[in-house]
This record gives sequence, structure tokens and C-alpha cells, in this order.
Amino acid sequence: MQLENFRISELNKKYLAEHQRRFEFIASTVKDVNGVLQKLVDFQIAIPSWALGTGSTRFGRFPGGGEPRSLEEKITDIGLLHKLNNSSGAISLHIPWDIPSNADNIRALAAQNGLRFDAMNSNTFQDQPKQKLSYKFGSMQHVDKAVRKQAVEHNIEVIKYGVELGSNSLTVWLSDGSSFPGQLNFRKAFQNTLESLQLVYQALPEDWKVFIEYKAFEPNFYSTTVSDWGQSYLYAEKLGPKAYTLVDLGHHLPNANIEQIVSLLLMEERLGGFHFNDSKYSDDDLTVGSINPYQLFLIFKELVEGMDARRMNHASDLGWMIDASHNVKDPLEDLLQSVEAIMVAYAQALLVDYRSLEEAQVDNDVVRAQEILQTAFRADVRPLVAEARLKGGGALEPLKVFRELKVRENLIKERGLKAVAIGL
Ligand code: RM4
Ligand code: MN
Ligand code: MN
Repeated sequence: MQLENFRISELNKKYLAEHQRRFEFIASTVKDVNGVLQKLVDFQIAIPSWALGTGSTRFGRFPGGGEPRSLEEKITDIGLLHKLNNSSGAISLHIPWDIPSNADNIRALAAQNGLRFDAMNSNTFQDQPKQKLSYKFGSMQHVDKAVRKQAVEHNIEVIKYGVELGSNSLTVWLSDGSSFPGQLNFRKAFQNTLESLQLVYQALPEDWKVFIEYKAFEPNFYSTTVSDWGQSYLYAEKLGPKAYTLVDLGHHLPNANIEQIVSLLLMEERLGGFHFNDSKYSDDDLTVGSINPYQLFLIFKELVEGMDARRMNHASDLGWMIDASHNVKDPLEDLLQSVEAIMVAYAQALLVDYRSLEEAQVDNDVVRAQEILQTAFRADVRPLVAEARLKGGGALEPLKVFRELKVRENLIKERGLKAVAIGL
């Protein structure tokens, strides 16, 4: 399915008068509106290839139809999102779910859709049909050297695909760990994992980064070999300057202060990238901003402040990605909501009066500090985000346009009701 620009601009006309009224109001309160708008235009969030189909739980899956059946169709879907919101200009692939049969063609198709390839993801948490050795008891931590070697070789293969596609980073998330006390020697598991990661690190091209993603628990329930930011940081430190920690918002124990983690990792130059999602309990992978938008704002506030302190480029110096998927919404509508929530939190963080906040901190004026943060958080910045979309040729109201142009219905017509995406 193609979304023609003229249809989007036609629909934009319908919403323009109301948008302008709301935009002028917020714009009059912002110091450097054009600067803020430019930052919003530049900010792109990568879409994971595995979130385009209905996510399943271990109890079942309820696909809604028209899901992408191939890598080409996944790229087309993200192209549709990007056409609408102008903020989803990248795709993150998971190997072996998304092995490109012809890298040149895939690259060309992505370029036609205005997309680049973000981090590549390896998968040593599942056994594949033709795989020789099993990951049942771990991959990079495994007691058997041959299993570790297989996991390392898989990661090197993923890098190779990434190079062909023009990606420049690898995300390693390991499900390695143990489900019962006594199952594992923690030190040996760490050492084995480190050695395996070192071999992968040695295979990284000059301009590549490797992201070590941590997760508190699941699928293992007693210990996880990369379970928190401290452990990820330890691996990154031991690996070298191309290794960074990746923060997935759903991978913490309840009530963890994620914004503080982010702030310190950034200060130590070890924060590499993000997986955005929201959660009530743990790795729920719910729509970004659907449960706790204030936390998301506080995280962005640390990001903006911390990146500015190091004069980093907000758009390009960290890897920004969504990692969400669930059972009940149309995946594309869900992703539009997630991207919007990220853009809103980022815009709010750009509006924080950092100078006054610093003064309040120096004066120990706790009340004022809270007022400053909440003034930014409670501002309705949606018209700023919409204006940035409009500037880039996107839709003022992406979700409404998605429905008005019957995108899902068209995809079902093209691909059928039974089309199910490959992945989790
Ligand atoms: C994990 C983790 C990884 C993702 C897999 C599918 O929980 O979040 O980033 O690649 O799920
Ligand atoms: Mn993740
Ligand atoms: Mn996860």
C-alpha cells in the first residue's frame, strides 16, 4: 500500500485551523521555538521489525490481519508510519527473523521509504530449526565451549548482515542465567560471557558500537547473567570504548529509579541506546507513555540535560528505539502512539528551564524545583510535535489519517486476514 503525499496534505487542511490556534498558544510561551522545532524534526526513532505483528503471550496470540509476511513488507509498514509521522526513519532488525535475501535490494527499498538501518539484534535465546547445539542452558555463558562458539559465530554473522545493510551497531541481549539456586557458578558464567563478548567485540568494524542490554529476569527466574546496569557497565568497561550499556525501560525491578541510572551512565560515557516501552509490572512491552508518562519525561529530562552537558547531538549520538509489542492493539496504531509519546516527552524535556532548576538546586528550594519540572511536564506540547511533523511533510493527525485512509483495511486486502508476521 502507498500513502500519497497529496492525500495527507488534503487531510491536513481539515485540521489546520485548529492546529494553528493551539500551536500559536504554546509557541508564544517557548523561548526558541524554531530551535525546538528543528530538534523535533531531526529526532528519529527506530522501529523494531518484531513489533509490526501482533505480539503474543505464552497463552495465545490474536492477530488482526494484514501483518507483514516478509522483511520487504516490514519495511513497507515502517515506511507508512514514517510517511505519517516523519519521526520513524529507521528500522532495527532481529536475526535470524529478518535475514535479508538480497542486501542491495533491501537497502534500496529502505532508502525509498526514507529509512536507515539502526542496531542489529542477535538471537541466542531461541533454538532455530537447523541449529546444531541448544541454548537451553545459556549461550555465551554456557559451560560447553562449543555452544559459546556457536553463539559468538552467530553474532559475527549478524554484524556481517548489518555491514551489508549500512547499520553500525549490534545489540546483544542474552537470556543467559539460571532458574534455580546452585544451577550456575556466577563467576564462571560471568567470565565465559565476557570471553564470548570479547570475541564478538574483536569482530566489530572500526565505526561500530556494541550495546549490552540488561534485563532483571525472564526467561530465567533465579539469576540473569546480565541482569542490571551495573553488570552491563562492567562488561562494557572490560570490553573497551566501542561497548555501551543499553537501557530497556521494562528491564528493571519494580520502582527502580531509571532516570538516575540514565544520568550516571551518560556521565560515564557508557550509555549507548534505548529501548522504549512502558510497563506496570516488568517486561510488559506496553505502548510507550501508556502507564507512566511522568517517568518518561523525567528520563528525557536527564537525557537532554546530560547530552547538553557533553555537547552531544540529541538525534544521532545515542541509539533510539522502541521495543514494544502486545496482544490487543493494531500494531501500527500502537507504534504511532509510542512514537508520539516519545516526541511529547522529548519536547517537554526541551522546555525545562534548566538554568532556574540549577538555581533552585543550589538554594535547596525543593518546592521550586518541582514547580519547574511540572510546568514543563504539564505543558501541552502536542502542537509543537505536530508542527514539526507538518514541516517535514507528515500528517497533523497521524492516527486519524491512518484510520481515514483505511490503512489496515488496505493491508488486509493486499495480504489477507491470515497473514502473520515472523518473530516472537
Ligand atoms: C527481550 C529484549 C530484547 C528483544 C527481545 C525480543 O526481552 O527486550 O531487546 O530483542 O526481547
Ligand atoms: Mn529490549
Ligand atoms: Mn524486553
